[in-house]
Amino acid sequence: PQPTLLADYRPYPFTLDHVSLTFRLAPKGTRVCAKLSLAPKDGPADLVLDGEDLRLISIALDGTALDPATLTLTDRQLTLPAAALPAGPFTLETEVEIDPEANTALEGLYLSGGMFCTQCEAEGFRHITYYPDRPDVMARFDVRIESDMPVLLSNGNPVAQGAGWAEWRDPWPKPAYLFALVAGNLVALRDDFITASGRTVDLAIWVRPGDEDRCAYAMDALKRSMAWDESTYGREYDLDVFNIVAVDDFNMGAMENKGLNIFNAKLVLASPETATDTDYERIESVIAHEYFHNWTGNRITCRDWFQLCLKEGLTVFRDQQFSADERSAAVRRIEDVLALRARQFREDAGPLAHPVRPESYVEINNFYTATVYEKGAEVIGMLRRLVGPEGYRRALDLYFDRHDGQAATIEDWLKVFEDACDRDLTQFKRWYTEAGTPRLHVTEDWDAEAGRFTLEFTQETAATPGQPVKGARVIPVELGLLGPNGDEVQPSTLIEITEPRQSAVFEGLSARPVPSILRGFSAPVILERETTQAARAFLFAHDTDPFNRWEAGRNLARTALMALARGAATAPDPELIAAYGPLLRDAETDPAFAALCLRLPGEDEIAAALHGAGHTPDPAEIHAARARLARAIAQAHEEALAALYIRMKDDGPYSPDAGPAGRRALRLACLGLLNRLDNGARAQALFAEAGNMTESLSALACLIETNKAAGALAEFRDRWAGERLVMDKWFLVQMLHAAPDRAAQEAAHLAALPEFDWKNPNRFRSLMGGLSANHAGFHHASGAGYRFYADWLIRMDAMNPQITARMSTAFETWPRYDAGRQALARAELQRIAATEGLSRDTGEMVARLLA
Ligand code: BAL
Ligand code: ZN
Repeated sequence: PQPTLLADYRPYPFTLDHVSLTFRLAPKGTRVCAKLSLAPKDGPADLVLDGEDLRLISIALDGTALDPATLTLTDRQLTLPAAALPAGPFTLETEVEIDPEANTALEGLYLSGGMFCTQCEAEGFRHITYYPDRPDVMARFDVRIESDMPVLLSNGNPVAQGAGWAEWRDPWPKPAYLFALVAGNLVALRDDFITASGRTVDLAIWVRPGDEDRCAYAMDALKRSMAWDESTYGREYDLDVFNIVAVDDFNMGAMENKGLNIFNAKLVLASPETATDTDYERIESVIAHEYFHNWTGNRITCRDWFQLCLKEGLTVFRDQQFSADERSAAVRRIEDVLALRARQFREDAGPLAHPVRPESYVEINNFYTATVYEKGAEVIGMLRRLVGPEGYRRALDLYFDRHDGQAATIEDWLKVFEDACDRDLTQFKRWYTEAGTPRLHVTEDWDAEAGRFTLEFTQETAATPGQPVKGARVIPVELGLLGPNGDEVQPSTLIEITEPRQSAVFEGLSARPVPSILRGFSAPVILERETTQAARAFLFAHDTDPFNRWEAGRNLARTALMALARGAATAPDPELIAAYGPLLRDAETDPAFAALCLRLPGEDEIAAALHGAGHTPDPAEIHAARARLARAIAQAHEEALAALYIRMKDDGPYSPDAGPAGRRALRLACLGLLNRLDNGARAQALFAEAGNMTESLSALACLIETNKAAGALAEFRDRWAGERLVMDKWFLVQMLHAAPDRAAQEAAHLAALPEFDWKNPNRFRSLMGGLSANHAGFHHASGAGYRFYADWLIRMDAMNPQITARMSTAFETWPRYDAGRQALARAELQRIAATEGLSRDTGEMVARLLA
């Protein structure tokens, strides 16, 4: 297939003011009648409408049936020649039949557990009716739904309803990707919200009967999000109702359809018994994310899909700010950076690297990536740092004023900052147009006589696919200097690096300082410092910036693990082991922070670091090194860990709030280490007494790691047999913690169980995502992990291309391993590529992975 290019963008030659849709719902033969009010913009043009998997029943222009010979119909488009169209405004009416029951790709209108629902972003609406399915065509929608389902929902405000029908009107013009419809046997948790200007908004979260007592946290998060967007961004909600629906079969996490957000059930439903602390945290942030899209995405949308980061980067940035305000900002920042490095740095370093604003795609669904989302958010974080909080607010106010109701571009976005903050962002724009993670190298020079300390920065960004040469970036570096006793001799200051090589000089110092560089992770770069383990240990003990304190410990551990894994050290670094002493003594001051510091770098992170340093990572050695270091830490600090494990026990009722969740995180981090010594004894006891899913699941993981899980796994399976979201965890935990030598075998065993409902995206992701995250298991030298994974990708592709293409990213690191593994991975990718009838989605991904 031909790629779509940013350079080829042309405005749509028609305006489309209004759309009227009528749905007669039936599982196999749903009828969709559409009436589009169109007008040519600048003279005659062919009318091209997108449409796929539609059976055209009738078509009429200004009320008169069209002769089929007038139009050209392909399997992707319907075209009416300019000569057949009036010179002024006209209406086009179509009736089509679609088959929701056969829609296993879950794009467009489909059935999930007996209910009708939709997913239209990015290009799902063309599976519903013939339409200009592109984000820069914004229209007002009226929708009538006819169905015997008891609950019938669409976007906007309800107009009227009767037995077997309902009508909805959305007063705000929107692109088709924000269209939504739900019809099902649903019950609601209801509440309301009074906006800053005093309007009452009716809120409802719709779920399957029986799930209504698991929506309270999502509702609470929604109300807090609405209040936060008013107080922080001055953005008020703009409809009379806000509906959220939870569905079981969903390709994404959630979707921001105007006034009718549709959510993967796992991001709505939570009770202490069934959801973990991490689930609660994620529900809060995704509810906020989708709600915030109402302004950043819906009121101001994207001109074309190349501008996806305009709404996604900004909305991720906003949800991260919200979570930081609602919980511990430092802990959230560390968690966000962990996720960024695990997903986005990995993407940027491999064959799938692409700019935050890509310039070409075959299938846009393949660009809902960590680069567009998470790096897109980091870029906005840098902008805010560069112009300051007040400048940022001025720029955002201008953005909302200037572009409300428009489909905008990254150029529009940068221009509001230039205008509001009087700043030239030409060089900064490279963050949007160039792929790759810059490496920022720093060397130190101390002139004792002059009391002068100099930092010399050099930056470099490696070539990425299609971009051999990179320019220097604007890199905001927040830094401070610590004196020998740990006092801050230079408080945090912002240095703007703009050159390939640049120095920062600090005068008047009485002793050589220890620099704390890139505080708060002020730019998404790889910081390379020539420094000692002793300097890292010093920062780990004394840095006043919590992010860099954590970072120092992480660097200490990563360096030690790299040395162990490649045989450059014969024993774990004693400096590192000792550094955990003060951390544990002080752990109760901020348990969530201490828990993060106790978490060792993951195996994939160590592999990436080894590769970045010019070594070939050996997954088995990395796995062994990590186990060895964890055991050494546990042995050295057994008493302190055991004491904390007891002290962090919470006897009160469960609360998902940051405080109690942080204490649990610390307790369970201690358990993970102690488990290396007590052979599963504490985990066994905890599994028996656990009163919440967070503890149950951690205990189960520990038991799997000590090979003591048979009874607990059976008990868990029996207890939660009817709970889909909990059974997803049962699959996932077994794959994540399976012994590497047995991982592929274990995966095959689990895939053969009756509970492995592989057509459900969550279940499929649990097993396959668990396997690919089991680094040493997936990359096993036998190739069994690759083989199993490829078998299932091929099988899933015929069912759900979008999920298959996303999951294929498990292979994105294959070039980093040894020749044997490379050959095995390449052979599996070639086997997928050669599959007859492979989807456009997966075809594009595999071609890029092999390029
Ligand atoms: N727009 C797709 C889902 C999300 O990012 O909110
Ligand atoms: Zn989003």
